Order: sequence, then C-alpha cells, then structure tokens
Amino acid sequence: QKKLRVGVVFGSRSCEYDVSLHSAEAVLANLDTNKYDVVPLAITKEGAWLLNVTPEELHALEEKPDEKEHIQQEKAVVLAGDPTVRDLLSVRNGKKVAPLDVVFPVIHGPYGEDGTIQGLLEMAGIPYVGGGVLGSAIGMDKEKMKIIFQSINLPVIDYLTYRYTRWAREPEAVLTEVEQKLGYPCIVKPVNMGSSVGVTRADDREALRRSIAQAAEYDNKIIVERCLNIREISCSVLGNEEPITSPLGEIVNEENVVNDYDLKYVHPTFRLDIPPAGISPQMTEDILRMAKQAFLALELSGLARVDFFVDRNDQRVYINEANTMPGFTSSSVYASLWATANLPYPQLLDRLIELALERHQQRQRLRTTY
Ligand code: G1L
Repeated sequence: QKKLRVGVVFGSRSCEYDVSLHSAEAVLANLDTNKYDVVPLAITKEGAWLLNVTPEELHALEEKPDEKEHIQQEKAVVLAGDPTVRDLLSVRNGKKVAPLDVVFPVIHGPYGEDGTIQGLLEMAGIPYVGGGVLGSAIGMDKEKMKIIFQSINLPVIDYLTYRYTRWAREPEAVLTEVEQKLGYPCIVKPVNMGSSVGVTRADDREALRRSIAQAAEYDNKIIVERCLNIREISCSVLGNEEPITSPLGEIVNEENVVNDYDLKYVHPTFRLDIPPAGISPQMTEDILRMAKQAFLALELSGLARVDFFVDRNDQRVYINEANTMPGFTSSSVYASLWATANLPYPQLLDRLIELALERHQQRQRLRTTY
C-alpha cells in the first residue's frame, strides 16, 4: 500500500522561528512512519526552501553561514503542483521536485502576514493542515478577530486600537485617550504578532508610552486592552465544519505578570491545570460553546486553541483569542488538552491529516467554470 507523503514546512522569517523548529521537530518525530513518508521542508531565514533538511539540521546551519549559503545554492527546491505556481516557487537554480500529498505548515507567514503559506499551497493544489487563507489571516489580526467575536455577541475585554501613523503624529492625544477610555493597568500588544512578542503591561503614563513604542516596533497597528485580574482558560478545538472541543485547561502563572515570549517558550514558568479548579459546570458549558462558535465564525478548519479570561472579581468570562497556529510540541497546551481526552499526539496528527484531506475534497466538489 502506498504511503501518504506528508510535508512538514518550518522555519522562515517568522519571529517565532525557534518555536516553529521545536513544533516541527515534534511533528516529524511523531508521524507514524508505517503510514506516512515524511518529508521535512526547511525554509531558511533568507527564504530558501530546503528539501529533506530537518529542524535540527536547519538550526545547526544557522551557526555555519558558509555551509548554509552553499546548501541554499545546491539544495533549494520547488513544490510539486501546478506548473505556473511551480515556476513562481522556484528558488535559485535548484529544480528538484517534492510531490506531497498533504502539508503541515508549521510556520507563520514567511513575511509576517498570515495566510501566505496557505495561499501558496492552495494555488499548488496541495491539501494542508489547519486554517485556510481567510481563517489564518484573521487568526493573526487581533483587532479583526475581536470585531468578528463582537458581531456574534461573544464577550471581549474593552480595547482600543491605534495605527503607527497616528501614534507618531500625536502620541500625547493617544496616551490621554487610553487613560480616559480604559485607564490603568492596561496591556499593550502588536495587533499581528503570535504568542507574546512585544506584549507589555502599563501602570502609568510613562510605562504606557514605553509599551506602545515597543509594540509599534513589531507592527503598524497596536491594540490596548483593559487589564483585569483574570484567570487564563484554554480550550482545544479540532475539526472542520463540525468541530469538537477538548476539556478546559488553566494556564497558571508562577507570578501575576504577563508572560513574555521568553518566559512562555524558552523558560516556561506556567503550569497547566486540567480541569481548572472551581469552574462551574455552567461556566464550562458556556466556554465550550463559545470556543465552537468562535471557531466557526472565524472560518477556521483543522485546529485552534481558543483562549478565555475569567475575571477573578466578578467571574465574568471573556474570549481572548483563537490561535490558529498554537505552540504545537507534544507537551504544548493544545496537545496536552487532547491527551487528557484520550487523543494522544500521534493520533492527533493522524486526525489533522484526515481533516486536511476532507477539506480538500470538499473544495474539489466545487465548479470552477460556469
Ligand atoms: F499545521 C498545523 F497543525 F496547522 C499547525 C501549524 C502551525 C499547528 C501549529 C502551528 N504553529 C506554529 O506554526 C508555531 C506558532 C508553533 C510556529 Cl510559528
């Protein structure tokens, strides 16, 4: 029986390069080799696609610039698929082709805007795991995501957004507006970044000034949210048009500070409680329902980790965000929540591949002429 050829794409110019490499390593190590021929596809920070280079090898190459340059010249590849797209994808003089049946894009869009790699795979006619172009793009824009949540009456925390041009022109007016409409403490984030890159808390005007300046280094749009004393609850969602939800988990921080990127991924200091203590059956039911609604409203497919806040003071629930590309190692929050629901990581990967193929087939049904 012919094995399915599964591509795992990782690396690239993503700010979350290291997270991508660790997640891809876990996917590669856990795909069942009885069922799949696994094809690692590394993208260097320069944007060259390297066939059969593992995350470990890519990592090692970053320390050896000469060798990396050589490999980029010799091994750069193009994807199989539509010949026009193949031409578009052709990198340097390498012309080896990797015919893939399905791809895990374990990567943020190569240029920081998501939906990009998904668009590429879509045009090449290759099924892929996870959200499509629209879902992945919305999944990266915290403002658009909140607007959609609000449109279906999901409760979101109070927020304001600013463009860099306005901030550069009238910073004092921006600071005053935040003070009047939200007050302190507040949390400042770039609109388009994953994880906690560029996220800081501000307790006064000077801290807010620094926070906005910092967030604005990562994105031209920033979002400021009211900071409440909250618990963080996550739910893993899996499926396409009829998604299922995992048990809830709580991310319990060692200290009551915003986890920055380094804390979250390089030196994790949180614990995952499954289920979270003292969340009533009613509240659990509400959160699971909202997770599913959010998944459908954002047009997601395959997977998402949906994050909620519960206010410690009044027990109100807010939806924070749906992460279409969550951390994805076998010990990640996404995978751990499924593991407690008797879906171990290798089977989770099987299911995600099935879902990718299902979605691709549903698309093939559509007419392309009229
Ligand atoms: F392919 C999946 F399953 F859809 C997928 C894609 C990307 C799962 C998880 C991720 N996550 C990431 O890419 C990352 C945020 C770990 C690295 Cl940028």
